[in-house]
Amino acid sequence: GPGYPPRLNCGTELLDGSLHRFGAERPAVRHGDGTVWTYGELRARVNRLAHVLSDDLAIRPGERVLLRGPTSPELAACWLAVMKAGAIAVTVPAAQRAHELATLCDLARVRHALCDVRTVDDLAKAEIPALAVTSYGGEAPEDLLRRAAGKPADYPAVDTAADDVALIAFTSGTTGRPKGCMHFHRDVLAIADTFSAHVLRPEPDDVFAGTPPLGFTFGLGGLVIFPLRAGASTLLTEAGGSRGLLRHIADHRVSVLFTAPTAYRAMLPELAAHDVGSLRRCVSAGENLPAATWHAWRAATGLRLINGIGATEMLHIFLSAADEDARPGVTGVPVPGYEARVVDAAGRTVPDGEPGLLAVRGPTGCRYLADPRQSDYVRDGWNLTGDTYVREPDGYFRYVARADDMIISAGYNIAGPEVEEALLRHPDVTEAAVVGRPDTDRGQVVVAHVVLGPDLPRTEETVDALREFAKAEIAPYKCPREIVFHDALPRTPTGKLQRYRLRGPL
Ligand code: 3SK
Repeated sequence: GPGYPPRLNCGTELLDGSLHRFGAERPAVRHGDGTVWTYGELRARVNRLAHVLSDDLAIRPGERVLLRGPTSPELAACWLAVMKAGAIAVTVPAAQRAHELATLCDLARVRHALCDVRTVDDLAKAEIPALAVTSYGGEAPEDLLRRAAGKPADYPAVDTAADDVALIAFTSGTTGRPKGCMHFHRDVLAIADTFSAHVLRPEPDDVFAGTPPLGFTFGLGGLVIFPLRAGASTLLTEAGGSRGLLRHIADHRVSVLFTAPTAYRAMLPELAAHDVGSLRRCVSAGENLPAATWHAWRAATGLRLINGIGATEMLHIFLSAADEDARPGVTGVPVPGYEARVVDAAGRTVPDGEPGLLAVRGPTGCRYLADPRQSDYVRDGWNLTGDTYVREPDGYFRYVARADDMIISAGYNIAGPEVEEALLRHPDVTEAAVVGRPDTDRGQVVVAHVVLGPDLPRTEETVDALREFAKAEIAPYKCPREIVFHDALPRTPTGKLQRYRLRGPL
């Protein structure tokens, strides 16, 4: 991976480093209302916050600080201040409720929380022992931002080691059992210097925006780390659905977009009514990107979606491809700096064209916080992400399924996402999730959970029509035995399908 000096503070590199390289007057952070903080202004704000953390709140290097709030410039500034103060930022899935937060804070030995005033109530209600909660964005005199206003604009950042922990990111997971993933100061820079530098290749004039929350490393990387490392600017505001996102793209001339396949699909019918001509790079990750979505986006915008797979354990994206290298139906190739293989259960490489487990290694990797599942994830230095993949003879990696989303029916191995892709090719199917249901004769049978567009009624005739449609697209043994209609599918706050919730009793 990229070589870094042994002493390194990622907050200093992202702020002061870029300010010196690109200029203090360049725009850094854009608010939803059009206000812009330059690099100079952002640095002053972050330094003032870091003074409050070190001088007033007595947060010492290495202490863990929970960060919690909707996407905002202030949340990003708090994250940078925690980095500069040499403390460890703990981020949690947005949907975590009070009692779950108590468990995570206990596991990560969190003593301080910086929390948006809009979400502080349930944190206070959790009464987490020994947790000092400081809110920001409110009117109270003890509000973090008000206290910061009186502090000096210079701050001598804590001299951290490149491999001091900077971040503990809890995975939302798709099975509801969160794990804390530790990442170093150098890891924060490594994701910018690999995926962003080689695949996105951002310019200082780029404007980044997207939907993943900053509590998810997909969002922290895409909306804070990558733009700052490149001297570009980033829009930090909540999107408010696909129409809101499209309005932001038009109003702020967004050029680099981060979101999930579901959001690309949801934007399609609205595209014609918005000016998205500023878009240059559109990253899709967090879920399988069906080829149909890739083609539809290309037809509507002329742009090739940049598919990618990342993991909270790996910090960010490690397989991807952009521009002329981007292809429908595959994830991509290893991001420069990473290696990838498809292996069997014993860790042996399987031949190209055959499915197996994806194994990756590179400058970032999995370090679980006190969790015995570490030895399942990292074997012989390779990270096993839990995804089933095929390496095509041309070196592209094609997603098959999460390893636990394979359905075995009457001896056939069926990948749920392949059946979902077939159903999504029907113009009136807007979302699809395919799971196995236990069956005494066949082991499992294929069940499709589907969200219909407005033009199809939820009737037996529609079930028959969709089954006929699927039969024309994929081998009959893969076709759904049952089709269940829903208003919406269960997803994590970051857009990942929660198939396990569809496997339980309906
Ligand atoms: O693919 C993902 O789920 C992911 C996770 C963490 C960071 C980035 C990405 C794309």
